[in-house]
Amino acid sequence: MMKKTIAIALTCLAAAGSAFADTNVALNGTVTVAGSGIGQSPGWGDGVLAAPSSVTDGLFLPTNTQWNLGTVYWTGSYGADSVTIDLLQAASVNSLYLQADNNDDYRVQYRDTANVWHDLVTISPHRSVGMDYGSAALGAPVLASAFMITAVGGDGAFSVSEFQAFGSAVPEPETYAMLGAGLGLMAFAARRKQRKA
Ligand SMILES: [Ca+2]
Ligand SMILES: [Ca+2]
Repeated sequence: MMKKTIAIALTCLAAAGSAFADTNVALNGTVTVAGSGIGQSPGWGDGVLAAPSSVTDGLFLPTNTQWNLGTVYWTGSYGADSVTIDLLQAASVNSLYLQADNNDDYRVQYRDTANVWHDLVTISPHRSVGMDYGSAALGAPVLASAFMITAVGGDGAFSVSEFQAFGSAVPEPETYAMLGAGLGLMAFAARRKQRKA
């Protein structure tokens, strides 16, 4: 009886715990682009504009890929164009990862669960040439339902090929029920053990 109770309790806790593990919660998020500069790259010949969904497909381009080949790219003034990523489910996010054109600065904002936008960080993937990486560890996790990327520095020619946000989806009520059941059974088992001793 005792062993069985503990086994059930552990199963409940493991099921609840897996819902809290850090993953890329932006994966397959819905991507929307806005602004008249999207797909424009004057002076660079014809670019190859990627589908917005390529920003959350979990795939990176080879480092140093030319900024307007197979990316979501745009030209224009800072803040005029945007790439918005709606998460499939609200999530608590600890860190961000961005593959973008190397010589620019990208501001990332997040939308909270009350639909209010907040400034978060600026990521500058200044390492080499073409597409490169930048990341940001957040001081405190944010509860987000969406992210928005805009250019705030650089040469007027911008692009993004991958955005990832690491954290955990906000647990569904069933997860809390599972956690509660697991902890309750553990407490019950502990009390029984104490009484027997
Ligand atoms: Ca650039
Ligand atoms: Ca991608």
